Amino acid sequence: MSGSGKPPVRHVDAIVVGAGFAGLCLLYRLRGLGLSVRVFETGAGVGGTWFWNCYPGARCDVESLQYSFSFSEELQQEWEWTERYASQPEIQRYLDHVADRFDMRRDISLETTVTAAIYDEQANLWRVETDRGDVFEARFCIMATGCLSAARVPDIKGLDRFGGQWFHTGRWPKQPVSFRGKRVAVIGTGSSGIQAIPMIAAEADHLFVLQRTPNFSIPAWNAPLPVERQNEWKENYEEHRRAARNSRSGILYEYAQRGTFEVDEDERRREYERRWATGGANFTHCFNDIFFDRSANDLAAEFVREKIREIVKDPKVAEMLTPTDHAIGTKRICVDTDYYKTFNRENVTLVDLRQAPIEEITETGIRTAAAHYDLDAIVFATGYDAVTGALLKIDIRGRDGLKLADKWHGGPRSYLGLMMAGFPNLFVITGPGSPSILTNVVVSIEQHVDWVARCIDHMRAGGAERIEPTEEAEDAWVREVGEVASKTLFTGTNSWYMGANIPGKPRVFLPYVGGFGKYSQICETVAAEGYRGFQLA
Ligand code: N01
Repeated sequence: MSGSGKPPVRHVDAIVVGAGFAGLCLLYRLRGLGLSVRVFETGAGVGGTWFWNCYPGARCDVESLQYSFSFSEELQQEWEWTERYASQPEIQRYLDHVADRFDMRRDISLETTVTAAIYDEQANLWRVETDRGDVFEARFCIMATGCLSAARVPDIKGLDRFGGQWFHTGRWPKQPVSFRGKRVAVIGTGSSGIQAIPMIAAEADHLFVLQRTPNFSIPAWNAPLPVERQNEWKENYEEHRRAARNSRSGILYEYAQRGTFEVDEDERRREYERRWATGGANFTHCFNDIFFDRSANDLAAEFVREKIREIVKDPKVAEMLTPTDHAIGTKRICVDTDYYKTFNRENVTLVDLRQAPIEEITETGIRTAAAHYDLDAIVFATGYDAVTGALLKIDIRGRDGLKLADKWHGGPRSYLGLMMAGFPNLFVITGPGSPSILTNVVVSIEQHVDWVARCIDHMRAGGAERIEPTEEAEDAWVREVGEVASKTLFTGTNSWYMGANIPGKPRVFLPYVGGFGKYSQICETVAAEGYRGFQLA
């Protein structure tokens, strides 16, 4: 404490909020520029979203060889992935290894939540405050807060009086949780629920799956990673990474070059079957029109519906699990291990909340409009205030005291998803208006971090101390993001991509859907043209 009783203000060159994939990558790159950096992280460990999502069955739906950093050749050569899709514990070990290998921990303050980031125009500094009372000042402030980090527990009457245990998948406790001998409810059937449900069903005495909207899910066919495949990648990482960076989603799927109706019915069927048998989100790239043409989409969707009916023995349950309200892929496609099969178990009951919504949580369970379910535990797999939620939890104020929450009142506005007019020197990694959650997020993170690092380097070389997008450039980008989305089927679906899962959240398609490769080209051109659309001073 200083004499005035106020905490001393500490200075660094750059403040980074969040120590997940993005925060760690930033720390590495900014240190490489010779900057002093302080990273703040709410969790008790590094890993961000992956630190918190340690629920049973948590696993990445992008293949492990692709879901990793490319910034260090040594790192990508020495790390051994063990499965086709990495589990949460393996990703956590990887990120811990990264933090240790590059001696990152000394610059990271764990269990420290940033509460405010306020721009001081005269000093041209960001003042950042934390819940521990720290105050730091820095020229650059970079939000690496994650797109799926603000976990959302729905406001259901009575939760506070529930006598059993309850959990959110995105805030899972670190101490072991046992469901043995228990009656458990899972609320939510998105990616998290679909992964957790088979695992909990295998352990619990009885599992009630409380479903509001069924989702499409494709089998992962997860398996140990063959040594030869890993070796092939290690020998050709440079080439694979380059191809991923030029692709539509930063993931090396087999992107079809032909449309659904360019082939006959038999061939179409063979292609769906082949993709189903290969597994994963690659299925949604079976033909190049499924995100644009509803009749093409319907055929792919119908194929998955048939699979559900084939796998699930009770036709009534199968029907309840069959999605009919949205085009396949316009909600994030789920990737599962034995999800549909789980509903053939005798200890699993599917509860249709559309027919009988939850009315309240009681001391002993959940009451719907139709029945009371006695429970020992409730698992909320109810998702996130995605993309903007984590940012808006922080009191961010730019020039003239402009609050980010006010600026984004009608929906997020940014230039390239990287910066906002009125907020000089504040960068966002995978912010709204960038491809972010539609991509392999590690590839997106590395692209943003690289852009930000080069931008800061450029500023230093040219003696500039401030960068900020113009209102015009921001307006044009917001329009572009909306226009590109409006040409797809995405905007016709009530999804978290649209903010539709959060009461009162503006309905805006949050990410840029024009493709990762195209987007990164735009970012490159903007930089090459002297940071077109930005003011540098
Ligand atoms: O969340 P979600 P998630 N009463 O929002 C239901 C990534 N991820 O955590 O659709 C009853 O998708 C809600 O129902 P409805 C991935 O990008 C990746 O599962 O609103 N139900 C829905 O079923 C993913 O898309 C991985 O009607 C309520 C569910 O809860 C994103 O994270 C793994 C309700 C929420 O689904 C989010 O996935 C996990 C209420 N009041 C997550 N409120 C992998 O890499 C919500 N629901 C594999």
